[in-house]
Amino acid sequence: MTGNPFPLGKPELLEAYRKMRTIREFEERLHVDFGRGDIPGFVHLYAGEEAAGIGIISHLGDGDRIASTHRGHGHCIAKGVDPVAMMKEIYGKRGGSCEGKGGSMHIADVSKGMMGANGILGAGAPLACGAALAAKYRKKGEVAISFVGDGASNQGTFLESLNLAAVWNLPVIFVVENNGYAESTSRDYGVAVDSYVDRAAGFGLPGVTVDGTDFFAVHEAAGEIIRRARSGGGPALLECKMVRFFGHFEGDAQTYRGSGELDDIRANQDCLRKFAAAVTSAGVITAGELTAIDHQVLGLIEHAVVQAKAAPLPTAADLTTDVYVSY
Ligand SMILES: Cc1ncc(C[n+]2csc(CCOP(=O)(O)OP(=O)(O)O)c2C)c(N)n1
Ligand SMILES: [Mg+2]
Repeated sequence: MTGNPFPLGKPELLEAYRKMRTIREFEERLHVDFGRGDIPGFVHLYAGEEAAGIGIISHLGDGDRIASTHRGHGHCIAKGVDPVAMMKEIYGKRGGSCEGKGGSMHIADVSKGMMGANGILGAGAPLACGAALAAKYRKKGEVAISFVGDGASNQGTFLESLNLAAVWNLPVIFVVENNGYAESTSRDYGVAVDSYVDRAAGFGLPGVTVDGTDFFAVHEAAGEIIRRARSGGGPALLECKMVRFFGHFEGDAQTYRGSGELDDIRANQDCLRKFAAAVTSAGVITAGELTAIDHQVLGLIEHAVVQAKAAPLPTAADLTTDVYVSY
């Protein structure tokens, strides 16, 4: 065993892997179950993007808040939302995170600082500004994070939020999850600037671009800007260049992809494989330890699906509950 060259101890590395693997298997299973017709509604899968979600959110506690996107399962798992409650929610069942009445695009758990997935592009950015303003008044060093896709980064709400955050010096970080596509439109066609660092600069914010398939690069960059925000240094933008393994939504024929593109990203840009190669070749974690986690995660996902299938549907009487929140 050589020394540990990583900025995280072995328990933290194992936990990061477990969470990334949990997201991956959650999504792989949804892909299969959706294809079988078991799941109602629309589903957008986060598989391939795990290193960004975990690399960033592993710096946060329950008092830090995040606003997610329509592709939100990974953010939820990273923020500590119970995968069994999530699975029930996606299956539209009682006992789900929103009692089965929200579905995939509305999973929220305020107790974990997860303010919600969101079907409206760019809608999370102003919410994160609000959470950051509250954090600024509370003075406990909390931060808020807004996740946004490359497509949603063109929304007025997002651009106005960058300005507001800079004007009010809010402890908020805008994460652009740049997976190269907005539905079937390529980023290069739909976004005028090459670099989000330039776009951030136009609003007076520092910006950083990282390889979002490299957990360690994301973790390091996120750590720095989150620490700065916690200590009053203000907002920042983090662009993660990443890949999505599945279509825009489940059922997408992906005719806009280049030939061999999907095989290439699975073979060469798999953030989990990259993580595993790094930690095993450094001699910090063995392949056997990772395989043991893989088995445990598969057991958890199977358990979640069994629970979700067995849970009852909401009733007509449930329609009028949980409509308003009591403070
Ligand atoms: C305001 C708004 N406009 C359009 C849509 C339809 N829509 C849903 S997802 C999507 C593409 C989003 O692309 P991106 O932000 O890059 O996120 P990704 O799906 O790649 O994660 C669009 C246009 C929407 N949900 N909300
Ligand atoms: Mg995109």
